[in-house]
Amino acid sequence: MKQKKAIITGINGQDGAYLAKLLLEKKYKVYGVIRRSSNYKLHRLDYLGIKNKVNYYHSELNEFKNIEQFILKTKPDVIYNLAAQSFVQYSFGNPSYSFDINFDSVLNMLEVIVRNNLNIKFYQASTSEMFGNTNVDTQNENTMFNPASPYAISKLSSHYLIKNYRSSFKKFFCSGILFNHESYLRGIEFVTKKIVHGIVNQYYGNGSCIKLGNLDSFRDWGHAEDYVKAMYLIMNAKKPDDYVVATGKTYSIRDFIKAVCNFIGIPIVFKGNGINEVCIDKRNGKKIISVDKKYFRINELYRLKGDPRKIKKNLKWKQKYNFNSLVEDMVQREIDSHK
Ligand code: NAP
Ligand code: F7E
Repeated sequence: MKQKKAIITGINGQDGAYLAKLLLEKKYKVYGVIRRSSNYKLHRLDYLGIKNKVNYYHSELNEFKNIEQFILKTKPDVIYNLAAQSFVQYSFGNPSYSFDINFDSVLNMLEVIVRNNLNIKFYQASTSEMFGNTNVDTQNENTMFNPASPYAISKLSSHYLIKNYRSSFKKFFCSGILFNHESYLRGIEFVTKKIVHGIVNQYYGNGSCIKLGNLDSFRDWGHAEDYVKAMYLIMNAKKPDDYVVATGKTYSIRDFIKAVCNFIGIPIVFKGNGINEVCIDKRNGKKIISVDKKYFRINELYRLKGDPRKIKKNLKWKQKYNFNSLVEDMVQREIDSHK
């Protein structure tokens, strides 16, 4: 049988690295788009032992002519579009750039496929951020969107584009509406990695007090390894469609801190309120975490909890990790990296 070819944009990000590993295991020939400036940022692929098994193509995602030529030359069976300006906080200060990458680049790739009448399946990395603050307890494929950041609006625009092009041009275009998913390979700017990295550093005696923003927001956190399997199932379904991928459980940032300290064996207590809240190591009174206004969002998304029943029922998606085993995996790998 002819070997299948996959293009992954954002291959050196958290999901890109895990997905590349999965597709290589499925015997795909994997092509990854990376920016030239990211040549030195292949540590995630290196960590997974696949750095030299991928074919790299250098381009910014918004170098439209480059991307067009790359698609036409490679003629992949599938494109997984994971590249994005993915940091919500940054999008408030850089909305235009966020739209360039998260919307214009998607439009460009879809146009290349449609105008050249190519038979390429396309996966778009949609996000639970599109729901924003809602009145419903649990968000599913039918929940109304109410985006709360330029990031979420740019992603929602692409989400609608996928739906529109799918029905207009009868193409296999689909989106995974993924809730937060984490791992040891998560970028340091995101809250889970910041907490795990900071607390493990302090435990080994070379870290200072971690400054965080809102400890009261809730997220539905899964493991990236489970979520790239969902992407693969979505792209191999009988019909193209959009799916929520989530755990169905939600925890606060404070819960996450407690779980990390519990796993390491640090007894902690939270004291004070709001901006004056601190988390203290009970054994020595040392401040582990304090709150800093700088890390509060201009417009916070307070709570997310997804309903994964559709993907579980239709595509038989299963999770290996729950909240506790996700935390344990992140902490253990961080500790191992110290050793
Ligand atoms: P990530 O670690 O931030 O990776 C983003 C990737 O996009 C990186 O490889 C980055 O490359 C690349 N990129 C950014 N700007 C680019 C540009 N101008 N040209 C080419 N490449 C560019 O994100 P992730 O957590 O793996 O998430 C993957 C996708 O899923 C993203 O689209 C994200 O928005 C979406 N998503 C993530 C989550 C989550 O919880 N992780 C949930 C829902 C949706 P550099 O290293 O060069 O910056
Ligand atoms: O924030 C709060 C913050 O930046 C989570 C991206 O992958 O998932 C991610 O977006 C929560 C927020 O992720 C700090 O206010 C408190 O309520 O880890 P985060 P995110 O914004 O949920 C979605 C699904 C995506 O699509 C995105 O691409 O944590 N928080 N203190 C903090 N957050 C950060 N980053 N840093 C803090 O110090």
